[in-house]
Amino acid sequence: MITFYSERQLEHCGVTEVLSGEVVSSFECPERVDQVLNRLRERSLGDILAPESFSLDTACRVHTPDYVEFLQTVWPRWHQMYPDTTQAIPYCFAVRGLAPRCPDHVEGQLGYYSLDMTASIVPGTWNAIKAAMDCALAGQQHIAGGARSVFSLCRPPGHHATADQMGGYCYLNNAAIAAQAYLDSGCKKIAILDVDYHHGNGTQSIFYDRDDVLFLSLHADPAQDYPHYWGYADETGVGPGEGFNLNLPLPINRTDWSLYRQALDKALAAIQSYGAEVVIVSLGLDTFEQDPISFFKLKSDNYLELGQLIAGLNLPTQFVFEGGYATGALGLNTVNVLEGFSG
Ligand code: SP5
Ligand code: ZN
Repeated sequence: MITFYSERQLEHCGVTEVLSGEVVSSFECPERVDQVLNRLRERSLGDILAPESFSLDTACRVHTPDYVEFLQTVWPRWHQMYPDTTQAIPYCFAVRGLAPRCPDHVEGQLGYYSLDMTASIVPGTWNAIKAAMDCALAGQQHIAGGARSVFSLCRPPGHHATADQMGGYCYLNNAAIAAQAYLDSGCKKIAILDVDYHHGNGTQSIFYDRDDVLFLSLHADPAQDYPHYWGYADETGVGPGEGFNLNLPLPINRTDWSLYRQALDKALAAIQSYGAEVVIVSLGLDTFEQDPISFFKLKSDNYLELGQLIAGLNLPTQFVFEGGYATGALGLNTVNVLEGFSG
C-alpha cells in the first residue's frame, strides 16, 4: 500500500493546550508521524511519496471560502498584532444567541472560526494544513486511478473541523475533502467510516443534509467525553440526508475489542447495504488501551483484525490518518490496521 506524506506537515507544532484545567504540552505533536513513518519503513509496507500541490477548490466546496482564507492568513495577522507570542489560541467564542457577526479583529476571528481552544496556530500551521490536504487529495487520485487502497498520512488531523470552524486539533477536514473529490470525479456514493475514539462531528456536520456521503462513526459516548455536544445515536441526518448518518456511541469504561466489534459489524453492514463505491476510513488510533486522553481498551493485535474486517467490504479503501496519542505504540497500531487490510 502506498502512503502519501509530506515533511511540511511537521511545520505545525502546537505549544500547549488545557487538559482538565491544567496547561500541558500539546498531545497532537510531530513525533506522532515520525513513529508511524518508522514502522511503515521497518515493515516495508510500500512506498512513501510526497503529494503534489493541489488547488484549494475542493477544500472550498466543503469549507466556506472565508474560513479557508482565514486559515491561510491568520498567523501573519496575529504576529503583527502580538509579535512576541509563540502561538495563537482563541479565548472567546461566537456562542448561541443572536447571529454573531464576523469581526475584523484577528483575535475575534480566531474565536469566530473555532469550536474550542485546542486548534492553536503557529508559524508553520498553514503549511502543514495544506500539505495534509494534499495527502488526502493525492490518495483520492491514486484510488480513482484504480488502486485498491492507499494511506493518506495526514497531520494535522481533520474530522472535528466543520465547514467553518477548527477544533480538536483539526483545521481542514481531510476526509471530507477527499470524499468531495470522489463525488466531483463522478462517484455517486461514498462512505466515511470514522474509527477515531472521538466522534467526527465536523465530518458529520458537513454531510448531515446529504445522501451522497454515508457517515458512520464509532466513538466514545458524547455524554461521557469530547466533543460532548454531538455524536448521539439519534443524530441520523436531516432532509435528503435523513438515514445517511450512523452514530454508534460506546461506553468509555467498558469498551474492549469484543464490544467494539459488535458496533463495527453494524457499521460494515450499513456500508454494504448503502452500496458505497469507495470507503474512506478516518483512522484514529486513540481507541488504544494506553492512549493518554482516551478510555477504550483496544490492544495492538486488535488493529490487525480491524484492518481485516474493513478489507472484507471488498471496496476501494482510502485510510486517512486522524487522532492517536500513545506515541510509543502509534506506529505499530497504525501499520497493524494497514497490514491487516492488505492480508
Ligand atoms: C483528532 C482528535 O483525536 N482530536 C481529539 C481532541 C480531544 N481534545 C479534548 C480531550 C479531552 C479529554 N478529557 C479526558 C481526560 C483524560 N485524562
Ligand atoms: Zn480522537
